[in-house]
Amino acid sequence: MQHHHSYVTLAEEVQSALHERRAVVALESTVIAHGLPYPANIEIAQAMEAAIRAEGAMPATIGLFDGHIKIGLTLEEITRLGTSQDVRKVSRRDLATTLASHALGATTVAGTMLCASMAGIRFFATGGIGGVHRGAETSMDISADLTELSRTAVLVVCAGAKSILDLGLTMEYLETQGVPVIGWQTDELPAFYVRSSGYKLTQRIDTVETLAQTARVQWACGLHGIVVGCPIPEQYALDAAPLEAATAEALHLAHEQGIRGSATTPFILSHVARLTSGESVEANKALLLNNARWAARFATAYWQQEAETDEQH
Ligand code: PSU
Ligand code: MN
Repeated sequence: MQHHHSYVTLAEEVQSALHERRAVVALESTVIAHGLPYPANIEIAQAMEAAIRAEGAMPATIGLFDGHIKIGLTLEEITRLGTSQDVRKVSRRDLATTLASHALGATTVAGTMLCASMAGIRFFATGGIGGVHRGAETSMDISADLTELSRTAVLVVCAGAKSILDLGLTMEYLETQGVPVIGWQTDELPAFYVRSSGYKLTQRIDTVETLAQTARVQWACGLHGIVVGCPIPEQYALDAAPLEAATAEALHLAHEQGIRGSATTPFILSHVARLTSGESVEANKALLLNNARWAARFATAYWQQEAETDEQH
């Protein structure tokens, strides 16, 4: 029984690509609605789609409109998400309530994975995943992205996670949840604006063939999400010290103003952008494009290998 399919609306070209088993890359919309300032958000969303197409793959940005999960958005729909004031931030918790109330919704990493998997999309590019927040030992603020990875079979290409989170606790939580975290051409967990975090990973992969093969084994075994950490390209990486100072100040402000729950990540992101006078937005753009490109290459290699296996049978 796949009742949920009635809520999914696929763009025609996405539907054809899926039907023909061509590479499709899902893109989230929380980063558009709540993660980046206007108009950079719209420009970056378009540039990511273009980068995926340039690799010969199909982009599929996901959002919730009038009671439907739309997979593959028009520029008009992306612009609506990037300019409206009342866009819900949709994680697994929020999916049914947002659909039932016909509200406008932007999907987080967890929400996007969930919707992508309903449509049979296996690859997803984003900036950074959510994680265990600093101080989670008292706030219990742990992103639903981490549990989604343990239950949904989608590979998420990201630049690690922001240091606004507790990266050590995030790694512990992912281990508990059984989620593999792979370093793409790196030995360490990338830390978003900076290339390394000091947290050594158990697995590094250097070729798209090995990456695709690993994903195939993961899913053939009935296992679920995979995180692939791609470091930000060298020339766009920020200096760690001023970034840490900006992060500390943003966290302090959040505490002072009593910001909690799902409002925390957007609040901190916007203050870090302000405190680094937009430099963080440029870096964000560079790493998002890089991740989109690699996700397209991974998806292409994956479907190539699947086609070769089919031929042998
Ligand atoms: N990290 C970023 N930019 C973002 C997000 C995370 O650098 O825009 C968004 C993603 O959509 C992620 C969500 O899934 O924030 C996590 O929010 P929370 O911590 O409330 O789960
Ligand atoms: Mn949270």
